[in-house]
Amino acid sequence: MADNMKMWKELGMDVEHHDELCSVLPAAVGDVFMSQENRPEKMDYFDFVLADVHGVRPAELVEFRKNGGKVFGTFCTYVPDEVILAAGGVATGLCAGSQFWVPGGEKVLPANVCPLIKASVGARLDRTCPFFRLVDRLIGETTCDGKKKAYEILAKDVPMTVMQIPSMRRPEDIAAWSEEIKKLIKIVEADTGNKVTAENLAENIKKINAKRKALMRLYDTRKAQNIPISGTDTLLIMQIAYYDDPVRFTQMVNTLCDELENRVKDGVSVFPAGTKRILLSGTPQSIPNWKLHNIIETSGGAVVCEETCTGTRYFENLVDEGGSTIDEMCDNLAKRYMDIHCACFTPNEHRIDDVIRLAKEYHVDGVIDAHLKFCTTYDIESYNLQNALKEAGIPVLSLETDYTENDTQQLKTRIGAFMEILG
Ligand code: BJ8
Repeated sequence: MADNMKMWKELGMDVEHHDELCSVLPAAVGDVFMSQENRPEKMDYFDFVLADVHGVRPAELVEFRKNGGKVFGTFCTYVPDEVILAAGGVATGLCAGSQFWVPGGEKVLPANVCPLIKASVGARLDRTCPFFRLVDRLIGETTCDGKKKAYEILAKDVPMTVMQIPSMRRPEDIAAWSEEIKKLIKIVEADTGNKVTAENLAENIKKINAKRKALMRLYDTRKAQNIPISGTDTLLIMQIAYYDDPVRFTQMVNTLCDELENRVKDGVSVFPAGTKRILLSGTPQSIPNWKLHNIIETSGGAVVCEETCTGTRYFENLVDEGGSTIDEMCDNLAKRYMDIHCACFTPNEHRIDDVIRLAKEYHVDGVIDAHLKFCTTYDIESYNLQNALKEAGIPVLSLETDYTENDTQQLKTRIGAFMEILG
């Protein structure tokens, strides 16, 4: 702790204000995670990372920077980590998931902006998150209007690059994204002083594919009738995926999967028989936002799959490893990343197809489609999604929420009632 304090001060953090977050987090972790029964033993690594979330990994990154390394902060699953790693950099996800950071964002943003954006801006400008302090450059993207405009504010405080993401998926759009990736290569090369070569890009494509495969393995275990791991624990793993060292993370997920696959074989479940299997779709849950998972899993439900960017959108589909030149590899990266079905795309029937496919693959009893307040794209897309689910005979509940606790009771009532209609 004393070392953390020294590091936080050196990072220019507002340590007094940050202490307020540190004082509430352990209780929240206890309530949400430690109260669960029969957790897999190999969650111990992820619990350890969480217990010192602003200490362990930031200390590694501080050390990396002392040795001349560059850290790039990202806000979206479309930004390809492979390119950053190939230049010898480190990528770290920065989306913030706590109400603690929202008032800081509201100092410079209108109140009617999505809490993820407000919290991310607040975490940087209020100097209350070490990850936001130690990045050398932010890499944004033009996925939604709120983010786009918030990046203009952040760009006054820290070097920023914004990638122009197309909003359609025609061949020319995929080619355009490939060009954006090539521009990103130039930027990370200039920052790190390292060249991205065909060899190191190929190596890092394989590295991140291995991470995706480990997560696919994890998710596959949740398709079993007996559910070997809670959705809440899986969500924590997905959140850590955004900032942990990718090789170590892959190894830890695979170790956990060994245990989970044995649990599946042995019929071990973390939920009693009859617990309703839920697919959660919609906007991502950034750390430490565990609100919906916690409510669902203490209301007679089990989240068995997340169709979110802290879920399947993060790891489904591998990058083709067949490219031999940088151009071919950028095209392969573009194809894979443009196959993420975020609501910022139009038309986006692929996402609706995905939700129905996942509902079947994970044998769910119902879908909860949830988006953050003021996220217009997911809010509007919910109409077509709900209709398609109803047509497919899959019960659906649509919710809108934020990071506050104000609606917790109301959510419990609505989710509880939904569990009851699932029979
Ligand atoms: S690929 S979901 S990570 S954009 S919730 S900030 S969309 S107003 S987070 Fe996202 Fe990339 Fe899409 Fe995934 Fe805007 Fe909506 Fe807020 Fe959002």
